[in-house]
Amino acid sequence: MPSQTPAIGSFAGLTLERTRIVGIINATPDSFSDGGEAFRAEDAITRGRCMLEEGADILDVGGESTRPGAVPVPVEEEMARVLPVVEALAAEGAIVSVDSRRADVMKAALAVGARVTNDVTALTHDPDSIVVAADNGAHVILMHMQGEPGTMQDNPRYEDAAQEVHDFLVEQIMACEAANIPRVRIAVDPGIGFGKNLDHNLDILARLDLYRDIGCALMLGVSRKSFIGKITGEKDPKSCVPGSLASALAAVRQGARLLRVHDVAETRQALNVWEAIEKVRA
Ligand code: HH2
Repeated sequence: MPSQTPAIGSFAGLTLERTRIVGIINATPDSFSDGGEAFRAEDAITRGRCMLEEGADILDVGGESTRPGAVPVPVEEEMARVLPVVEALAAEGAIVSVDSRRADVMKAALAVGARVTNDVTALTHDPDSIVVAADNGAHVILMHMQGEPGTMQDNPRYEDAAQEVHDFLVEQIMACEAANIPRVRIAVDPGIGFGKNLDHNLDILARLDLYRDIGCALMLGVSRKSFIGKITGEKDPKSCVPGSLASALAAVRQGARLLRVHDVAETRQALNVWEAIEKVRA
């Protein structure tokens, strides 16, 4: 199996010769693994600074949980949660991404310094979001989700999960290109756990090579997700770091170049060791 991704130069100003770490900052009371820990802006900002020291390359700030069963948050509330955090961390020089599916939140976050929008609906939820991203020169992360967070895990269905997710992402890239967002500003993410059962998640994780032809940076978010507990029996998401690292490295081997993670220091260490070995193998 090939271990190198084809030349995908950079994303959000970062070269992708090495895999980049996207640190998750959930300014929420109810995120699935760390809800409440960074709900107050000052706690979220402290977490961001700490993640940068630990080796994060991008900070992904979200104000609305998208865990299975999550209820949408009013837009004003989402803005109040994310904007002070985005602004403070961007002012300190961090590359900040805003994790939102709403154009108004994206626009406001880009205005205070975010460079990237990360949308779990791949810019399909809000009809204005693609224009906002294009007009503001944003880099965009397009993630696949089947259904809505409230019901997405009820009975997800695919004939061929990895292929269908791939084809959806290609379609959304084409929609972005038609709206003047060039491919170099796009990263794609198959959306592990978003409207997918264990078999679907494993099918995607085993067939990431399929995504190499897309020609965009590949992002993966496996951190602490419930598929790890389904395989291992571990019930506490925070105890799923070893499983998160195992699946992240399996993804890196197949070309993933952006890892969205809660545990930055652990991921940095795993990647450093991985890269040292790969250098000798090359
Ligand atoms: N996962 C979550 C949220 N946003 N974005 C991308 N691109 N990829 C992902 O896998 C992804 C994502 C869910 O994780 P988290 O933000 O920790 O939880 P919650 O949605 O409960 O806040």
